[in-house]
Amino acid sequence: MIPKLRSDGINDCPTTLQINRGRSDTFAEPLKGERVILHVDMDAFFASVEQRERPWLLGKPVVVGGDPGKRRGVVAAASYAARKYGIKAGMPLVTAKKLCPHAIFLIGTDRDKYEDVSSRLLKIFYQFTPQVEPCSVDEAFLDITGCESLFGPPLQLAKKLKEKIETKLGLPCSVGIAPNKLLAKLASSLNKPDGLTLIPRDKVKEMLNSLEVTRLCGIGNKAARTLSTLGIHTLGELASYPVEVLKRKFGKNGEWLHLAANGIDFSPVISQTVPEKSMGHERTLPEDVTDPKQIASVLLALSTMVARRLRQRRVRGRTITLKMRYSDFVNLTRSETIAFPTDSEHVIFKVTHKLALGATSGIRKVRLLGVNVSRLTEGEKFFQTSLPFTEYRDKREMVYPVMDRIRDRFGEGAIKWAGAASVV
Ligand code: TTP
Ligand code: MG
Repeated sequence: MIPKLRSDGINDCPTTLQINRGRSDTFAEPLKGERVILHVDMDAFFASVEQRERPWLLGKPVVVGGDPGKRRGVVAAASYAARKYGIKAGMPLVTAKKLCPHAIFLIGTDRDKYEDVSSRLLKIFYQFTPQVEPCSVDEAFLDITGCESLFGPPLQLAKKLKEKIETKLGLPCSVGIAPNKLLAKLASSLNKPDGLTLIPRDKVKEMLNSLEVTRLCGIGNKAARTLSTLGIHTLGELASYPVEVLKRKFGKNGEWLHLAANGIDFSPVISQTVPEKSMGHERTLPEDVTDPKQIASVLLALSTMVARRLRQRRVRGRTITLKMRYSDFVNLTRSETIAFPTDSEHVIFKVTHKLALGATSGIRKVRLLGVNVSRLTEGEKFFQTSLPFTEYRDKREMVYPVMDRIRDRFGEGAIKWAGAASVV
C-alpha cells in the first residue's frame, strides 16, 4: 500500500511510512547534496473553486465543463464526490450525466477566474522559495533544498504550505515530496485528495515496485500497451527489464523509461524569475452595446480587476491599453503611456475611458472590451506621494486596501464600485 501521511506527517495507520525526524534517509534532514523537490497539485481545481464560491456544494458531486447545451461539451473537472460515480476529466458531459444524473453541472467558461486563483497560488509558493516552476494552471514544482532553516524539515514546510493555501484561498491541494521532479509529481498523485506524500530516497524502489507503469508522468496509454506486449505492467517490472531491449523498442526513449522506472530524474526546477510583461482582462459582452455609459461601466469593472492583480503582484504599469472588438469582429487597440507607473483602477479607467470615447461613435456596436497594463515595474519603488504624482493619484485609492481585503475574504464579486458592471 502507498503510505498516506496525515498532514502533520505522523503515521495514520501501521502500514504508513515511518517518519523519523532525526534521520537523514527520511528527509527529516536531507542528505548533503540531495535535492528536495515538492510538487503541488490542487484537488479538482475548477470544481473546488466553484464550491468555494457556493459552500452548499461542498461534498456534493460537482462537474465543471463546457456548455451542456452544446453537444460536444466535455468534463473539465469533477469533484471527488462526482468521481465516485466514474466521472472524470475529458469525458463527454452526456456520459457524465448518465453516470450521475443528480450531479451539479456548472459551466466553467470563466478562465480569468481560475487564472486569478492560479496567480494567487503562485504568490504563496514564492513565500517558501524563489525556485518555483509552474507547470499548469494548478500545479507547480518547488525546489525546497536548503529551506529547513526557515521552515523546518520538508514535511513541516509542506504542512505549512497546505495550511496557507487552505486559509488564504480556501482550497484543497495534494503535495508530494521527493528527491526529484518525476517522483515528487508521482507522490502528489498517490493520496489525492488532500494528500501529503513523501518518497524518501531509500524507499523509492519499494514504493514504485507494484505501481502500474502509467502512474509515472510521461508514460501514456500507448507506451503502456507496447510495454504490456513485453510482459511489463508494473514499474518494478520495467525497472528490471534489460535497457538494451527497451532502447531497441523505443529508441532514445528506451533509456528514459529505464531511468524513470528506477526513480532517476535529473531535470532541474526551472524558476520563472522574469515577471509578467503585462496584465489584462477582457470580456465579451452579454450583448453588443453602443451606449457609452454601458461601455464605461464595463471598463471600470475591468480596470478594477486589472488594478487588483497589479496590487497582488506588487507591480505597477505605465502603458494602458484599451481593446475593443466591434460586432463585425473588427478589432481596435489604443494605448497611452502615462508618466508614472500605476496600480490604481481609477487611473486605468480614466485613460481607457478617454481612449474609448475616441473610438466609439454611439452607433457602431461593441462586442468585446479589454483593458491591459504593460511596462510593469515593481510597485513599492514608486510608492511616493510627491507632487508629480498627484495628477495620477486619486483619493479613492485610500480604500483600495480595504476593498482588496474584502475580496480576499469573500470573493471577487463581494464588492464593486458604484457604476461598475458585474463581470466577475
Ligand atoms: P488537473 O490538475 O489535471 O485536474 P483537477 O485539478 O481537476 O483534479 P486532480 O485533483 O486530479 O488534480 O487539472 C487542473 C484543471 O485544469 C482542472 O480542474 C480543469 C482544467 N482541465 C481542463 O479544463 N480540461 C482537462 O481535460 C483537464 C484534465 C483539466
Ligand atoms: Mg489538479
